[in-house]
Amino acid sequence: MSTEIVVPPGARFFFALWLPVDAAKKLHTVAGGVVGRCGGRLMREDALHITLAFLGEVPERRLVELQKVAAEFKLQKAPVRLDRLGFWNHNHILWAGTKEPDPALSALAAELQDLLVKAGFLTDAKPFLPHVTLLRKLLHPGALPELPAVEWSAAEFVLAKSWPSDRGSAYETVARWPLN
Ligand code: 3AM
Repeated sequence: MSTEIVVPPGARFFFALWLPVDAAKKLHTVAGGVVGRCGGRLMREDALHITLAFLGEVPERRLVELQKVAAEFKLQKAPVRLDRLGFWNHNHILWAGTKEPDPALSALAAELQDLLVKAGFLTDAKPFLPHVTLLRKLLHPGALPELPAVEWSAAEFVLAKSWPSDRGSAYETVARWPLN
């Protein structure tokens, strides 16, 4: 079954792991501490995710096909562990990532991207850097705090959309499927 997807102007689509509520709460609280000291724009707690495959704009007429294709994917569950904060100077993003990327998580992203290439929704697979964007527009992060490990087992993947809104990018999950 496919959901009817509303496509706001400028909407871009991506597949992701959405953070469980308690993991999102912990990371949002840590990020809130950094904003208090250093500024930046906090991502909403309910928008926190790990991008697995970025599609960009998808023509509205192909969204039903995209959901049908995704529903057929046989993808494996993967453990997720976020245990470090990092900062990218080039785009001023503070993120939560991992000291040692788990091979199962990398395999999940690689397989999903391969399937999307085969289905004609991606032109090529991109290197996967598992991270959760926590803060945008952070200019000077200062010394980053230690991140107590946040862990869970990812049991579903989602199709999500982001679009420009008055308050920066808005994010919404539009469909979800279980991992095996
Ligand atoms: O997981 P995050 O939020 O860091 O950076 C964008 C965001 O990643 C990424 O897709 C996620 C949902 O917007 N993204 C945006 N434009 C992109 C592009 N042209 C991109 N990833 C790859 N290529």
